[in-house]
Amino acid sequence: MEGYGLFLVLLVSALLLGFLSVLFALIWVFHYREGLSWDGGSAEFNWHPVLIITGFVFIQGIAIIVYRLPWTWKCSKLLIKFIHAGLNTIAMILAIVSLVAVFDFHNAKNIPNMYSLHSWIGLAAVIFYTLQLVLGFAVFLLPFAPVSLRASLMPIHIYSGLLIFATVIATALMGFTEKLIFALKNPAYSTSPPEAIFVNTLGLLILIFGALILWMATRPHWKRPPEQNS
Ligand code: ASC
Repeated sequence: MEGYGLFLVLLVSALLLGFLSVLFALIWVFHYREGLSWDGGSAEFNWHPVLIITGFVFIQGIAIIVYRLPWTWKCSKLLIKFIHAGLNTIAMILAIVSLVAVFDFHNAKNIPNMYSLHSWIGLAAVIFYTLQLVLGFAVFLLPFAPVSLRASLMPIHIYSGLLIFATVIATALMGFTEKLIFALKNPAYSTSPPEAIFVNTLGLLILIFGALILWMATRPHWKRPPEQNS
């Protein structure tokens, strides 16, 4: 339980940043943009940032650190695995719906798909996230894989999970920049109107959220104690 107080401070900070990021996303689309609907217009596109920030950033971040919560150490490990897999499944569904919203909006408006770096890396992140989830389920949740296979795949599972999460944050930042350059014409992004400052701030919030999650997830002394594994 070394530095448990610091862990709690970081956890509460991350939760606040996560909730604030979702709130900022909602204020962005409702106050500065066209709101939310499913009509082939801009309000359909707006589901994309809202669902990505809620699912792919916030919920994925919490799913990553769920094993680190000290009050779960007395729960069965199987239960925590189900919570980890369940949160990641919710995040995957929200990410896929958010992609459908963008493709649907693009197709309705005859905007080309998959030409930007944001779209390449973002689609790769969703594909690898889905593979990671299916593989993790098959190896670590189902009772068939031998312990030797679990042990050899665990470092890869942890590394790819953290890499995908960091990639999602980077992709979100690219997406903010892209959207602000496209959407802010008069006044232009380059003149720093209030929406530009607001969304740049949202980018900072998400980056700090990601930094805290990665720190909490990579401190060896905050790991679930092995002797309490089920
Ligand atoms: C699991 C599990 C672990 C690891 C370990 C191999 O499925 O619960 O703690 O894999 O058995 O590293």
